[in-house]
Amino acid sequence: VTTERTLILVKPDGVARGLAGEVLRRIEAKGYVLEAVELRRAPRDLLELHYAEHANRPFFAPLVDFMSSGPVLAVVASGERVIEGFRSLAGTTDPTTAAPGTIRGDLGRTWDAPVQQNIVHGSDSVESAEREISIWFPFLVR
Ligand code: YYY
Ligand code: MG
Repeated sequence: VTTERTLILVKPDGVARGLAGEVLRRIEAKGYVLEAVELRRAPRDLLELHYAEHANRPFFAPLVDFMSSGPVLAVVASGERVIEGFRSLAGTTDPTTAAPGTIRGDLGRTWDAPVQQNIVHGSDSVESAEREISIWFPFLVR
């Protein structure tokens, strides 16, 4: 059994809509373990590092603007295959087509907000998870 860690964010839209608890509930209900949880407003330089892989994409600046527009709930969760497991709980990027039963599919919408407002972020690989954990929770680096 390989226990992994992943970095999850409840984005500003999710926090503003009162969905932080619902996301934590789904993480815990699945059986993952909360290792760190912090509500914070992220500075732009941190968000630019977090989304560095998208630095050259046209949606990068609006994404960083949005992510710095209000508090986010930053979470480290652990468990067997938690990285792909949380991506599965989150659903695909576009909430309109994300499967029912997923966080984005059940709770997300695109008629009154752009796709960047899709409630949650989850790391997509072991490498990105450890990189993102080091950005948000430096004291958890091992
Ligand atoms: O991992 P995931 O969040 O599902 O999507 P990414 O492709 O990593 O993009 C990060 C973030 O950027 C996404 O959650 C919404 C936003 N975004 C966007 O605003 N427009 C796009 N065409 C693609 C992504
Ligand atoms: Mg991604």
